[in-house]
Amino acid sequence: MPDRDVLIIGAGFSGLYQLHKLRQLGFDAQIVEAGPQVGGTWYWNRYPGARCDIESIGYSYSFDHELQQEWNWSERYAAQPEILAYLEHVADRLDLRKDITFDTRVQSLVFDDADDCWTATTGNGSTISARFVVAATGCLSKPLTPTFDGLDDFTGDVHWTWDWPAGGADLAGKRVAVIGTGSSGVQTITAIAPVVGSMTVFQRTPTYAVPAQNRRIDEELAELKTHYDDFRAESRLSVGGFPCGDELPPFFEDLDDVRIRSELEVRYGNGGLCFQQSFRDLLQNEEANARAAEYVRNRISEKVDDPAVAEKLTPRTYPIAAKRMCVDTGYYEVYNQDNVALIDVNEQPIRRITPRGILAGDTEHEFDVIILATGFDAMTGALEAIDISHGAQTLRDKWSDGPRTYLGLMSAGFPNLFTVTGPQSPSVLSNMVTSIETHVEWISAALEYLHEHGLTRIEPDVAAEDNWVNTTNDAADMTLLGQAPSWYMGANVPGKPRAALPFVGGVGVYQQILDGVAVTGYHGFELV
Ligand code: NA7
Repeated sequence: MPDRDVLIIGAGFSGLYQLHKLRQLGFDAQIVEAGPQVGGTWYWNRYPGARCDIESIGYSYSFDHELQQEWNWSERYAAQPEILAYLEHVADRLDLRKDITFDTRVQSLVFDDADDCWTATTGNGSTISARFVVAATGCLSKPLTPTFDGLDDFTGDVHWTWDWPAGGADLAGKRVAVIGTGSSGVQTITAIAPVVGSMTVFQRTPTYAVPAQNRRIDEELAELKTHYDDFRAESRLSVGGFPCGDELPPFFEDLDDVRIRSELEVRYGNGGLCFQQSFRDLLQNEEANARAAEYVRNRISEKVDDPAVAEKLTPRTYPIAAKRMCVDTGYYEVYNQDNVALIDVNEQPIRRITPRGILAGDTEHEFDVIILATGFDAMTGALEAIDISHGAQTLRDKWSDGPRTYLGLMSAGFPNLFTVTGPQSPSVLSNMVTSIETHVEWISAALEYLHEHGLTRIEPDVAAEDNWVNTTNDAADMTLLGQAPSWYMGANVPGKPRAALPFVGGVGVYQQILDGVAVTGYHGFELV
């Protein structure tokens, strides 16, 4: 007999809810977590300014009515410490810690056909067997650590945003370099600008950032709590897992210039990622996309005093929202400070890190601190970091040309292994917590179904998986996603196959597909 019914890997938003849900259903489940405490992403990413880019009222669990009534988010966009405190509170409230093994990384998973059971081996050599495994390993949890020549020779401090020193880093008055201008870089740069002695930002691709319009939300939250469940229901049926209000019709339908401009102005003024839903076809229609992109470009040039710096900060080579947009609070204005410089590494490539700083082009820039905000091996990275095998087949080999899943939930040939927000599910194109709840609830219901029917094994049909892979790729091909060198397409990792990692059909559509699969007795799955 296996040690446990279910092994859950990871104690972030996904793993915590999965443990709770399975316990409620009477399963014997255990979490193994690499970090020393709960939180996942929100434990590791504690860099200055770290903040969620989805509004806190939606980036939170909906499954516990009392929890959502009791918990008070202070700001429209919660900062990392507040989200971590929330997850700690949830772990305490639901008494989850007693079934979590911390400081333990799962290194391999081997499936045994004789018992229909997985055996996990951890970094400390211990093993745990379980009939089912839920990989709640996160979509942006395997850091991308580019090997800059000479990094080890640098005599100052090196900090990665995803592993910021728990006690903080002293940056006051220091000469600081930041490499990377995605969300982590943008937030770090904005937060540390007031304290550093000087800062040089090394940018490879300029980002489209829209204002956060962050604020206290005490009254809004109190009002929302009078109808929170309606808001949650709307979130689940929405495109992005968060209601963005009525979007404009497709671009070519009845839209005059005045209407287009006023819609963009209103959305930009409201702040946040709902900007990218200004037109229903913003990610499909090049002309619609170009109008929104031009709008944001013009706002950048208004905010940055030096036209040459503004131009460097202006994205021109890829469609807006085809790469993850950033949500900022005064990011562009940082470049108006006399002590802040911007280097485009396409013009001045980073040739090596020296003991004193960074050699970019022909110039050595001296620094006390180098901050790396270089992103993640998104969606597949954390799964492929584990040696997952069934007989002679490994998941890594199977996915060598890109991930192959059925519904982003399972992969054929790897029975009883579920992925929460796995590749080819909406995941990173959505409010993650909405998508996490959808998956956790679907997986839990599937396990309950198996149990009730005396079944011990579930696995997708190859044909169903092939169909889903084609559907995912076709849906992405209908969008402009492929025109940006983004982590959505695996383009940020050298050697990673280019493939659309998320399902672009939207959260509401996806939810309906999952519901349909379940009510038809798990269509496309083989149950044994
Ligand atoms: P991102 O968005 O992947 O950003 C990473 C940044 O680092 C991005 O600007 C990269 O440039 C840059 N980068 C990566 N490698 C290099 C090298 N070798 N040289 C120079 N610059 C480099 O990750 P984040 O952590 O900021 O955000 C991840 C998500 O977390 C975010 O979207 C939110 O959902 C939360 P590139 O653009 O690839 O040219």
